[in-house]
Amino acid sequence: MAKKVLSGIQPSGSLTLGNYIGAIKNFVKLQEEHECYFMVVDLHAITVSQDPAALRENSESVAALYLAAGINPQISNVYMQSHVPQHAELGWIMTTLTAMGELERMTQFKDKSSGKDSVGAGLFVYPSLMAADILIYNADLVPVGEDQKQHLELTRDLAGRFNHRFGEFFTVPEPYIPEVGARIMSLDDGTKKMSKSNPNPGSYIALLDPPDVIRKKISRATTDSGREVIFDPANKPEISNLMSIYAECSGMTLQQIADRYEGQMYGGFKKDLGEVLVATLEPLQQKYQEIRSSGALSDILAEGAERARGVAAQTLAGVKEKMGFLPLR
Ligand code: ATP
Ligand code: LTN
Repeated sequence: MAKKVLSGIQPSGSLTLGNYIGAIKNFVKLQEEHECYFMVVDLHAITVSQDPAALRENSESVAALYLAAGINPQISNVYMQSHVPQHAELGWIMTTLTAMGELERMTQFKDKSSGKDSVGAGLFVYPSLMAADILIYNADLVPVGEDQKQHLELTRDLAGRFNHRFGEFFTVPEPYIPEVGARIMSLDDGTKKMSKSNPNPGSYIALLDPPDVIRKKISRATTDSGREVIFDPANKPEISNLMSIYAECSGMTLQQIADRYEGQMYGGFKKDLGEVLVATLEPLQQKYQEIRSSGALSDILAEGAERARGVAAQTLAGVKEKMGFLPLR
């Protein structure tokens, strides 16, 4: 039987090159041989405050970018998390199986809540909802970037806990993390992850940035002192990050890139990287525009959600039975 793959991206801003390299590229790769569920996780996005008009626009934009990047809705299920209400219901159940201490250890929660006067409880319990997202399809593989590893560990623990308490039921999922590009760093600080919610747009390449903006952002990206183009993440995090991006978008290996720029300074390398990115993103942007203007998206999302609901409802019924909920009639 084909293995099941599930992943999701939050409609919390404009998707970045980090989302593309760390996650979407693998979605496209995995869909050929697996049964895939790719959601736009809107229920996760509202764990921090979202403007309603922006949430609507970003939701459509993420779904269209999935398709523009090569996700084929004929073979993969593409849908909005909120169109499959069983996620929220199993999310609640998973919350009751999660210990406060487990959630307190989550680094994403610590990062997102630090320095804030008031933090919503949803941000705290969010990893339990993510576990429900994955377990409700009994997914085997979850393609994500490095930052989600800890959430995946919790999901595995919750699956094991449920199986132990109520009898063998859930598949324990495996993370699927790329070897190169699992953590693309910010362009203005090589120690921070590139993130779509960073207030400085110069810190990320958005997948929809126009070519000139892409070139400018790369030329302004901070680089380590020294001048050699060598891959050494510990001592040269910034140039190593740009080399990973180059490798992932050109298909070249890190060694081939180092050889090509041996003895040259950063300037030529950055100029070429800008062109590599423009060549990667221009076709994607063109397809994106076509998809947005075709009006086909709402049918694709409705069909994806319908198929997903069928699977999710079955799992949820099984969970309720195992836990002792009284059946309806
Ligand atoms: P936000 O800034 O709103 O928290 P984000 O940019 O971190 O968002 P998510 O929606 O949380 O993006 O992540 C979607 C997917 O992209 C996840 O699998 C995540 O691991 C991956 N991802 C996000 N940023 C990066 C990055 N810089 N490098 C590699 N993968 C990334
Ligand atoms: N937590 C993830 C988004 C996310 C997800 C998921 C990823 C929500 N549910 C299920 C994989 C599988 C994030 O912040 N990137």
